[in-house]
Amino acid sequence: MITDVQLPEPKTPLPGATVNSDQGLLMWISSVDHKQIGIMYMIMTLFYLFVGGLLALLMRVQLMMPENTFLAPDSYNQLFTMHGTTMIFFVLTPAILGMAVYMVPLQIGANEMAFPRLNAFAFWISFFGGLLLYFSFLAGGAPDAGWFSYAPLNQTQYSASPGIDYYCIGLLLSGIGTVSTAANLAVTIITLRTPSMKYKYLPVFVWMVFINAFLILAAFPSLNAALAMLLIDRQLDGHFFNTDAGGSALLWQHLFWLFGHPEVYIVVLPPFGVLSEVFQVYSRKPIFGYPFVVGSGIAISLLAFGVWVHHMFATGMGNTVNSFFAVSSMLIGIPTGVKIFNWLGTMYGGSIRFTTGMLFATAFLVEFTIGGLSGISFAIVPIDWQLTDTYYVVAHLHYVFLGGSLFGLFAGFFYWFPKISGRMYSETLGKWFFWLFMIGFNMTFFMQHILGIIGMPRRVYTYPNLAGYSLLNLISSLGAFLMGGSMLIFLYLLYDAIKRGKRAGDNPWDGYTFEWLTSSPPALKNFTILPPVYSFRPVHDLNHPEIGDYQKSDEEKYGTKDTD
Ligand code: HEM
Ligand SMILES: [Cu+2]
Repeated sequence: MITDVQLPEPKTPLPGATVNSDQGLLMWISSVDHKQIGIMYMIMTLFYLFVGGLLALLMRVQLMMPENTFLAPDSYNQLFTMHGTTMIFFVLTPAILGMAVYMVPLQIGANEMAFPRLNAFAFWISFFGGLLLYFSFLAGGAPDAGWFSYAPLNQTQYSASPGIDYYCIGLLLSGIGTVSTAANLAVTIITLRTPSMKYKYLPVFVWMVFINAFLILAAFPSLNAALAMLLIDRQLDGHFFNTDAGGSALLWQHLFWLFGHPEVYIVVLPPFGVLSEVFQVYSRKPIFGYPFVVGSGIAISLLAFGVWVHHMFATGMGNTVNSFFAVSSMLIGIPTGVKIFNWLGTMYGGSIRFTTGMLFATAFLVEFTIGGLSGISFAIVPIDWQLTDTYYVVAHLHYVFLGGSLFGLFAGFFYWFPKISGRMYSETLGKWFFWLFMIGFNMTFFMQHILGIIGMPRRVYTYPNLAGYSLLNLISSLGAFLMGGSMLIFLYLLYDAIKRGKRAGDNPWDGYTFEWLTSSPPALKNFTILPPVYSFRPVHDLNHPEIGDYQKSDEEKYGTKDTD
């Protein structure tokens, strides 16, 4: 019998523990508390989501009608580059880090991250990286070669304004932050778990963050190296990517996508973890097939490094190379399918509560599957040749990034909002927000599949009045405004919940994991005492001893054996 565990006091008091809340801004700036840093990440993310969204709306105004002259071609280039770069590096990436930094210590029963000061450093360096990127607008022009900044467009001959230099430095800084936090999370999970929490009892969200930490540690160095090399090309007359001078433009693509493809999994694995938590609790059933959910996460992360050339089928690498990467890209659909199956299995037969979080999670299943299917169609090389650089790609990438990652993050946001703020939000407003956002999203991006198939290229600032182009683009732009409008409801929901929301109590959803054992919001010291862990649902075991999960064998708990 394992008994309750008393948690030790930190050896040296940390700044977060000595500065108190009436010091206002100073408390935030000097904080090394993982919860306050997590909240700062979330605020930063939300801010950039609005900025990036505004840039997208400007593009959609320009594209609303054929031969529109609202934006000049070079401004349009800057807008799509800044939009994509912002959404990937300053919305989705910090959002998953912020959620992890807030929740992981709570879920594993720890009071802090392993390296609290490194945690603060990583946040602030990413924050300033974002500011530098945006400073380019004042310093002579934003980057304009797309979020993946292909050579030779990224060379000074083609992009003389300093935009791309700011892109390099801004992303390098935030990349250093991302790698630091990944290391910090991995060490935290390895060393700070409450002693009775074995790996087989880790909450699924923690597992996904853990796997993700290694993915980040392996993928980001490739980007960081490429950015440093590009800076040398631009500032010191280097020739890494200058083919005329003996370098290789293709090398940039290899280095970028060796990071870039894993990156799409980096921003989706933690949302996979969120979904696993949300489906269990709102279906009132343990996750179906825990080892398969974890195992498929590991499989995805390994396969993620073997598919990058599917972004380069059009570069003429030859049949052998193309066939290898076509097959590996299709293979990755298998573990992803396993996960979808497990989530459906979790919902099956459960008593489901369709809260706003659950709606976002369920919509994720549909949207992400659509994005996955268009993804598989790109793995077929001749289809890719036909559709690459058309709006079909824009549709695909928004279904996985927005319909997938962002929907998953919203699911987690609504699920954890009562814990983080101590208040309940209005489900009515939440549902208005969900439905308008979801409809707007599909209006905007579903149309773009068709636009791509009928031949509209991406990254063009305008288009001729051809059959189909005008109507589909108009619908797409109207959908974008619907999404933008729904974000205002989201803002009002936040205001309303914080001002008038009911007190949440410790565990409003009857949640399963340790974050639901502390007060809402948690005190500076998360826990003083913790019960022993017998399953991946410790709080559920505590609150529902009659179900007696902890007395069952592992096989029964994990659903690998039929117990009926
Ligand atoms: C989390 C949410 C989002 C993410 C991660 C995201 C990501 C991206 C990326 C990576 C690109 C490619 C940029 C490039 O071609 O270099 C892009 C392009 C674009 N996005 Fe988004 N986006 C998001 C939300 C939105 C929203 C809400 C809208 C519309 C309201 C939108 C409209 C566009 C448009 C019009 C383009 C330009 C397509 C082109 O000219 O190639 N995006 N987005
Ligand atoms: Cu890829």
